[in-house]
Amino acid sequence: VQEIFLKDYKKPSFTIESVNLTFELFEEETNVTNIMKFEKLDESADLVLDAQELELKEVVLDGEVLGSDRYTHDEETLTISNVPQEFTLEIRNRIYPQKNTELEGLYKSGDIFCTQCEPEGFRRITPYLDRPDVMSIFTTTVIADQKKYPILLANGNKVHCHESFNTRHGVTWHDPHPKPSYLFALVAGDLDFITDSFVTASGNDVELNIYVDKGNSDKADHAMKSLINAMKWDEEKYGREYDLDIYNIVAVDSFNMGAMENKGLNIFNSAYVLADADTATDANFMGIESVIAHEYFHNWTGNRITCRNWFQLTLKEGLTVFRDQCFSADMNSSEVQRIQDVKALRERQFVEDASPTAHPIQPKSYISMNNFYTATVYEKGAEVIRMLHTLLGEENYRKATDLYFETFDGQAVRTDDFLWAMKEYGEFDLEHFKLWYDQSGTPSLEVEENYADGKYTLTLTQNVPNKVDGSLQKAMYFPLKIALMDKTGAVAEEKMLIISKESESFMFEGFEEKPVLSINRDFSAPVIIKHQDVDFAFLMQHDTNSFTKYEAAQEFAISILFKLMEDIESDISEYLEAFGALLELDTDLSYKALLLELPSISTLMQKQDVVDFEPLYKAKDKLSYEVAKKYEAKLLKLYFQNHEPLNSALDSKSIAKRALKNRVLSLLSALESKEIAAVAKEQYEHSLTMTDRITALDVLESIDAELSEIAFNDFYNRYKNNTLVMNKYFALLAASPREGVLDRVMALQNDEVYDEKVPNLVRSLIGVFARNYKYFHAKDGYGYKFLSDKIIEIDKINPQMASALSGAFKIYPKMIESNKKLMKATLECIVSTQGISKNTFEIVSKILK
Ligand code: DPP
Ligand code: ZN
Repeated sequence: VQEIFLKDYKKPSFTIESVNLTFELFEEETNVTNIMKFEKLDESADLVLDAQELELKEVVLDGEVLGSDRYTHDEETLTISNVPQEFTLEIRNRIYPQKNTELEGLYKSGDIFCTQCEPEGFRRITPYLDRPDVMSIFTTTVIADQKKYPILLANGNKVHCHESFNTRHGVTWHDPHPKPSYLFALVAGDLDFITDSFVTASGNDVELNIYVDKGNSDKADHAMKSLINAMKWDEEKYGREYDLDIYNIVAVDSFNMGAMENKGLNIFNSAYVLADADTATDANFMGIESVIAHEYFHNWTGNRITCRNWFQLTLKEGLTVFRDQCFSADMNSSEVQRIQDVKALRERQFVEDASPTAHPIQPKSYISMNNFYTATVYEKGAEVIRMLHTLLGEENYRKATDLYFETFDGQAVRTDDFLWAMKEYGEFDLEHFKLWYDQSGTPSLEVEENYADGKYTLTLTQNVPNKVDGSLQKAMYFPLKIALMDKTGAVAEEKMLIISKESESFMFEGFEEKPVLSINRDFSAPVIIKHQDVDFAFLMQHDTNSFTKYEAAQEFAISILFKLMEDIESDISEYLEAFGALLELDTDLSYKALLLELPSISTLMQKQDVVDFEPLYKAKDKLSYEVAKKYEAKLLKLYFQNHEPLNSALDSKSIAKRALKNRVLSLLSALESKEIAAVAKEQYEHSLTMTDRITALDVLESIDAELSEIAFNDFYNRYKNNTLVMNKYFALLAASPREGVLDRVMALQNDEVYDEKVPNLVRSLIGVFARNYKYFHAKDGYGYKFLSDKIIEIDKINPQMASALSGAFKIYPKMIESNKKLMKATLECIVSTQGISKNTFEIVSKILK
């Protein structure tokens, strides 16, 4: 296997002025004709095109058919030597989309032909310079059976419908914007669609279409509304307008990722398009809003300005995630959005950053680029952009992004170019800040407070963990928002500190008594705060920052849980009091739902030096039970105050009520009582929303096997024809806290609805099981054995899916010895498997190192 290094980057030796593609789609094979106009930039260079799994038919250079002695064609490339300065190359090749189970390049999802080219799928379609710094103008003609594939789409604007011939028809699309091959897309199918329009700020009328499987067009309205909101928002917040006459979105069921921002033709995992109250949860609706916006925002941050090479991925992804987070915050509750973003960051990215696959947001090398679409590149990348936003302030940040767009439009650039624009309008130490792009691991910040004679001194000591290879890393540069409060909760001092040294002290004067510190407000930097002897109860009551108030509630619970791990009979009355005060809090209900959440097992696991799940579950069960027991009556009252089974509206108030009511029901489930089971049963049977039914099922599954089975059967019969809902069915059962879950997961693989070729279903059943720590990490090792067998099996079908599943083993070096031994044996079994993909090999071998 070959490792690719950032330091080896070389400019391309050729440019491609234009590409003219013709696809003839058939039931067995697809014929591709690819006519490219080249210009040579480097006198001595051979033309080396990327080509994978292509059946080459003919190569024609400036009208001359080349004999096979004029080129070499191996597993990865097509090489032609002695090419002129300028020339036209026409290549005919054949591919087999129906046999493509990797879901990269051109493939079939159900009855739909579709493509996924990022990062390196285009080379599986036709020979090309398949790298993001080669940008060209694409014209695409798609020809297929008219009856089976009445809808034929590609990038850009539709320029020609060809007269049909026999049973076949054809359409030509032209994209006037130069783009790299990873943004190429093609779709052919028999699809329903909904249509709308958007008038841009400068008065261009844009046609908007969302294409879905037949019968699903009534489920695309929310996606359309989200798209229109995103278009408006990008004009207002970033001054960015859409630049084609048409914007198409297509939903497909088999997709390795969430969605793809192909120019003018986004292709989406149907999970991020289709929704109605009966089949989608409130979280699904929000997910759709954010992914639709994310892909739309890529039109400027990704497409108009793209990446010079794949090491720059965070240039477009970190920035675009930051943009979609801000959009969602503006559309919904900004305080809830921020907490949820941080939660997601800590559950996925912090875990990655503490694991053997830790890497900087700008990695220095890769074996398979597919493995670097990570929480680090995306979510930590977004935090880095957010810090720049904080350092510059809203106004200067806008000036800096304007400059970025003006300067680099139409180019393939580097993260350095973005940072240059930021620095033009920002007063910060750019060279030092850049460490965020080069170093891995989550910095932690130790807090020490001193108070004497009216002076308060805050000493902060930064610790950046060593790199994966053991080498030392330097202290980082970041903004840290703090406040100092008096005993009534009034803010005496609010500041943004700049942290840049390994250790530094900040002094504040004029206090009559020791102030209370609120630190890392809004989670202004993606770091871990280590602070002893904090009065969490006070902060839970009085902190004026919604994030740090939430944080205090979490940290208090965490400290109590660790006490319980030492002694299960520890006194927890102080925490229970503070929790009781939260129940009385008069605040936004969706925010309140977050405040009442107990820390996740993953959160606790991250605080253990050596991970052992058993005591974590034991402590959490105990705390959950004590909370539910003490506040049963109050919780029930809160439940019934907010339970509106017939309300399926999606306004923020209705969503907030459901969030709070369902949080309360989940808390009450710790009682495992007949009464709560009855409440959940009633909710399952009579609520109109999927949000309510899912929570009810989850609660029943955790407290009453019999009622659970009845409800799950009902659910199955009701939704077995809806794959998206069946994902939820599999996921709930795979996450079950009940004994015997592995056997049930194994049996569910034989369910007629389950299909190992559909990534969503694999993620829901196998992927969710691998996050069911209690059973995945079972001491008999059967969880590990099951997952590794699946990885080896799925690797043959879809390596990207297999390497994603391998991520569950990332925790390996931190596990207690007995589990570690079991894990090691299964991991070694995976890497030594004959023909294992480079995707899976890269992840598993890094974990084993
Ligand atoms: N570029 C896609 C996205 O993040 C993923 N391949 O939207
Ligand atoms: Zn993206």
